[in-house]
Amino acid sequence: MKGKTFFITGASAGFGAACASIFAETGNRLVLTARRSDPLLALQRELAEKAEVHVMSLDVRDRQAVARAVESLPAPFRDIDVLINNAGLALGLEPAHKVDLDDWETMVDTNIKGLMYCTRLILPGMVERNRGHIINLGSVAGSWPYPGGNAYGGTKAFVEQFSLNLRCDLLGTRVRVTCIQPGMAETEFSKVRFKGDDKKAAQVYSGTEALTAEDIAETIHWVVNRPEHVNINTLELMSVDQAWGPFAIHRKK
Ligand code: NDP
Ligand code: 8X3
Repeated sequence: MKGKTFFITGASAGFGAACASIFAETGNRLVLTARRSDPLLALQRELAEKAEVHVMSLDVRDRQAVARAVESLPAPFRDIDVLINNAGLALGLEPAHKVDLDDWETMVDTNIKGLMYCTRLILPGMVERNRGHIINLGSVAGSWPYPGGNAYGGTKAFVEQFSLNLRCDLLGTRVRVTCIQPGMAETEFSKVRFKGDDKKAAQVYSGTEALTAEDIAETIHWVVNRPEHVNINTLELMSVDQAWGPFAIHRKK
């Protein structure tokens, strides 16, 4: 894929940063967004020789800010070909009756509402140009329940169904939509989930070969490089060190 414009949310770390690197091919233009601007500026410097990179500090939960960001894109970056709706997070692993309600709200605001804002503001241009691709980051947590997955899994189930419903609305256009559903991948994800507790985060991946951010970026690279008439609807991937467990049964003592 060459000569395309990418808009990537959550590009300051993990999957988003790896996507920026893999799509920094000759002739591509990248709009990299996240709340933290220092890592974005570092990426911009790193990729400067290969790609035109525009960075913007953006909190996807802020609807007006998302609108301003899209409206204020410099001319060469305005016609977005690929939107990677990647910004997202899990907070906590407590059972539902002990959860901090603010954490649930943050996950809904980021993983659902932020993704909707970016989609709604960027999609009309794609439809007008009759080309484009939206990549939404779902998760295995959207299909498979696990203890403590509560609202996080709920937000990712939304991402899957929203992605499929978008394709229904887009039938008759050449705009593609894909929901990528990774399992355990070693990024800043667990550090964020455990609110900066590095030890707890490291335990998640200890003794396993988890997916990497590069694995996800390569998968997305493959998805967007399919022939233009091919739409990958959903794509779920896991490390070989991860699988499903049996149903949990509570037994009376
Ligand atoms: P990271 O924590 O490494 O990166 C998350 C990115 O999202 C960061 O760049 C962060 O940037 C950005 N972000 C978080 N909140 C906001 C916000 N309000 N506004 C803008 N940007 C935000 O996690 P991953 O790369 O692992 O995760 C990327 C996506 O993939 C998420 O949607 C996650 O749910 C999903 N996923 C992750 C899996 C995993 O095991 N790692 C597996 C399945 C799905 P900043 O803090 O600078 O704003
Ligand atoms: C992240 C994967 O299994 O930690 O979406 O929920 S998991």
